[in-house]
Amino acid sequence: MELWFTEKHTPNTSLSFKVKEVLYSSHSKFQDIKVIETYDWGKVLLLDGLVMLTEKDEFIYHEMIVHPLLFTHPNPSRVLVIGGGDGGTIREVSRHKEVKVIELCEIDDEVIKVSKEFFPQLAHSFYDPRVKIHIEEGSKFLKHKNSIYDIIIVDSTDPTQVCESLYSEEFYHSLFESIKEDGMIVIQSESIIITPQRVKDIYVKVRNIFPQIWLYLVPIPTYPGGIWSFTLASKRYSPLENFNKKRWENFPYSLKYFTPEVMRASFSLPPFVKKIIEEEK
Ligand code: AG3
Repeated sequence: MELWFTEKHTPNTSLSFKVKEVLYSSHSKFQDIKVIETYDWGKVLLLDGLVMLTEKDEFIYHEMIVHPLLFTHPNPSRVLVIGGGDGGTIREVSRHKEVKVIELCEIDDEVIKVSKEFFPQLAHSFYDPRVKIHIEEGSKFLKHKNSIYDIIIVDSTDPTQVCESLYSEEFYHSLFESIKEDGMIVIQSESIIITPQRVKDIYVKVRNIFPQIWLYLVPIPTYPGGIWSFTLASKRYSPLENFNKKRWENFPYSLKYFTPEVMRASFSLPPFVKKIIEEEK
């Protein structure tokens, strides 16, 4: 008998993987967690039935959520990741030797445990001595933090129950308060094809708070609509003007997706996207 996993993107559209084996399935305090082995995409991590990552395309997401910021900030010494319990984001952050402290605030320690067991190529950075883990709800954790971080990366899941608070104006205010006067943030900001209104809501809320903002787009074949958005906001530096070329040239790792040229291209928005984010309501 064939077993298939399906993520419904809309009531009428879905993406399915034929399942070789269900490797893990449990209910944590917060959500349903599954790891499946597929034929074409390697292992896949599912939270509440949503694809968080596949082994085959996770590099695109993780390189692109991290490196535009990390190569722009001149001194990214203290970095906070909110969510990201699979470890993929901190893996990319840890490649920057300028970073002295990496904090990860994840609500569900079960996700970290599962990733350590099934995705060691993502989770190895949990053993980096610079990494400190906080098991806490992100918006609570950020309350009363003042000018502490150089960079904050929000690597959350969709705005469902578990992390709805990470999409509120109040939360974006605390991001602003928690970074230093030249700090930067990036937020994974959903599908420009399937949920354009979500993209716009995030963009508009963040734009009202931060002096500078950019939306950029990245292809993620296994996420709804295949084109994913990130919202980058900054108090001072611009990824297009302050990209640190020297650090890039001396970077000792070979990346699979990110280059400065690819980054620039991803910041160049097609007309339909400009229309979505610029149109009044
Ligand atoms: N975080 C964003 C996942 C959103 C995917 N949404 C969906 N499949 N409906 C990914 C976490 C990777 N570190």
